[in-house]
Formats: sequence, C-alpha cells, structure tokens
Amino acid sequence: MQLEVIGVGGAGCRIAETIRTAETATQPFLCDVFAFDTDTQALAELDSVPDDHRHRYGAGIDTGLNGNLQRGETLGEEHVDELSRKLDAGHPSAADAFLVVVGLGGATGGGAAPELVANLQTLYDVPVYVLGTLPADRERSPDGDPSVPNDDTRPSGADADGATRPLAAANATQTLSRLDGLANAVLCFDNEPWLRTGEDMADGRARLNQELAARVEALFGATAQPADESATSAETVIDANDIRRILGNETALVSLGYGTQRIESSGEAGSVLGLELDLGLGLFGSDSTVETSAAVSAVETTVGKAIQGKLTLECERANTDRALLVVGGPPEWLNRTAVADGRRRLESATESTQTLGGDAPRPDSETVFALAVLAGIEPVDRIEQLRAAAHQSEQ
Ligand SMILES: Nc1nc2c(ncn2[C@@H]2O[C@H](COP(=O)(O)OP(=O)(O)OP(=O)(O)O)[C@@H](O)[C@H]2O)c(=O)[nH]1
Ligand SMILES: [Mg+2]
Repeated sequence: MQLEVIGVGGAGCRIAETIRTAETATQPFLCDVFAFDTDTQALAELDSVPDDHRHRYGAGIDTGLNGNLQRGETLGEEHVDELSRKLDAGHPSAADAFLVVVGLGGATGGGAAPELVANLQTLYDVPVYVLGTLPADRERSPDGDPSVPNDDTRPSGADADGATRPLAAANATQTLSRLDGLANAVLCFDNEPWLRTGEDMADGRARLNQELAARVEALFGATAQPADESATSAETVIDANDIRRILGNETALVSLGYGTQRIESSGEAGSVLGLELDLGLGLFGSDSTVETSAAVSAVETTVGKAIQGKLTLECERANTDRALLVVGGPPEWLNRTAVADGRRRLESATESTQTLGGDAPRPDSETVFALAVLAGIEPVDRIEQLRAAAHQSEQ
C-alpha cells in the first residue's frame, strides 16, 4: 500500500518525518512525505523532508497558533486548496491511501486536518486516514503530573518546547468530533502512557515518534512490493485491500499493538547463534534452517506482546470490531502454524469475527515482529477522560 503522508503542525510534521526515516529500502511504502505548518521555526527544524515538500502557510503568523483551535480551523478552511495544490510537487495520484498526521491537542494540525481530509476525499478516490496523537495530562499544567516539578522558568507560549497546553484536551475532543464521518479511520497514539515519569513532551517526543513510526512501518511496509523481485514472498500476503477492509470507512478508532524479538543469526547458512545444541551434528539440517521450537517461540512471544502488551491507545480488546495480525521477520523464522495460531489468538482476544492475518518476510532482518491492528475499539476510556477534562477546562 503506497502511502501519501502529510504531516500538519508541529507533531504531525515531526511524526511524518520519523515515518520517512523508518521506511526501509527493501520495503518501500511511501509515495511522498509532506510537512505543512504555520510555524516557521518548527518547519525549519525538520531534517529530511525536502524543501519543496515543506510549506509554511498563514500570512502574518510565524510561531504557530498557541493552541487557538478556532483560528486553526479558519486557517484550515482558507488554505485547504493551497495545501492540496502543494501535493502536486509529489505523486499523490499514485497513492493507495493518504495518511494525515496531526497532534490532536494543537491548533494548526487539528484545525486543518478536517478540511484537508474532506478535500482529499473529493480530489482522490482512495481512503484518507488520520494518524493523531492524544495529548498527555501533564501538558494541561506544569503540575498536571505531580512528578513534574513546577518550573516557572519555562516559557509560557503554548508552542514553546515544554510549555503547557491548557486547551489540549478540548482541542483533541473537538477535532476528533470534526473528523467523524470525514476520515476513513483514525489511528490513535496516546502520549500520556508512553511518556516516562517526570518526562515532558519535548523530552520524550523523539522516542515516542520512533515507537509510533515503527508500528506504521510494520503495517504499511507489510504490503510493500519487495524492491528485489527475487525476494521471498509471503506465505499469506497482506495487501492494500486487507488493510482497507480492516481499517474500514466509518472513522473507526484504531489502536496498534506491537512486539519484537531479536534473533541472533550469524548470517551463515545453517548456523544460528544461540542454538549451540546443534553441536555441529547437523541436527537441524542445512541451509538456514532454524529450530522449529525457536521459531515457534519467537512468533508466540511477539504475538503475545502485540496483543496483550501496551497499545498505542489502551482499549478493551474484546470490544474490537475488526483486527489484523502481521508477523514479520526472516522467512525461516515465520513458522506457518505459529503465525496461524497467532491469528486465532487475536481472534479470541478481540472476540471479532473479522480477523485477518498474514506474514511479512524480511530476509535481511534480525528481528521477528508482530503487529496487531485493532479497529473499531470504541468506547475508549481515555477519550472519555479527555472529554471530561475538556469539560472541566471550559468551566
Ligand atoms: N507524539 C508526539 N506528540 C506531540 C509531538 N509534538 C507535540 N505533540 C502533541 O501534539 C499536540 C499538539 O502540538 P503541535 O503539533 O505542536 O500543535 P500544532 O498543530 O503545531 O498547533 P499550534 O502549535 O497550536 O499552532 C501537543 O499537545 C502534544 O500532545 C511530537 O513530536 N510527538
Ligand atoms: Mg505548532
């Protein structure tokens, strides 16, 4: 599935750029990565987005919108055609889907996303997904998290690194409502549980963005046509249609689970470090064979982490409408039975009858990974919490 990724606002642009760096040469899945912001400096701080794929918009605004969502929405309306036209510097018509990436607590990204998504829906005939981060509680005020010292020396401008964003929860819930019925699906990443104790957004965001980008790569890279034609193809291929079916068209909220396990392969055929049991007797045959139990165990472990471990948005797994499991790694580690068992495990955890599974061979990789996509997970406690916080901030 070839993706056109469009980051809008500070978080959106940084995450879009991190997705770009997570793409591998063997599993290309990106058409283009664009970065749009009202904040000159935030845009200039990006490293790898080409100049003609970055665009600053909003005359007279230079430092972002300080969380003023109403202004963000007005600007989004006024500039949506301009932003959409900027895509012509890339290959939007070649995309199988769009991914509009925003920090839902802000004003620039959150304000523009609904307009942009609606416009892309009219201009192109492919799904438009949103990838949105939910704000952390500690952004509300410096003492929102008791573990964060109240540091009066911090800048008070909402967009300054480490500053508070008292409107973040209200912005997030409003933008989510506006996206309802416009985006085909909304992939969510909840910042709060991913930050460490005492860590603020500015300190933790690079790590969070990498965690998120790894999951995005695992999902969309799984459908990539291998750059090398001779590369091993999957036993059960996941294609763009499978992803479309699971994500759906009804603005379902989507959460991603992920697990990896490093496997130590010497790179020599038939020899796998850590399997000294072989003792040179050739017990496991030749030619890059891997002991079945080791492969089964690696798949089981990563699938367990993907299903039961920390999700990008915590939810009641049994509420999931549709689910997809991708198990990837060197082909000799992708034990078919274990991969099929993994899918059944996902089916039973989600109690969903619409569950798909497939594998993603990565011949040169040194890890086995599993990615679980849970789509249609509402109601979500965290969103209700943000609604309550938004309500409180309005009083
Ligand atoms: N995961 C992640 N979240 C971020 C990052 N930067 C900001 N956020 C979150 O995104 C929200 C919005 O921040 P920005 O993206 O900077 O806001 P913006 O769209 O630029 O809007 P304004 O600055 O208000 O004009 C914040 O409240 C944070 O919750 C980031 O790099 N990664
Ligand atoms: Mg900003």
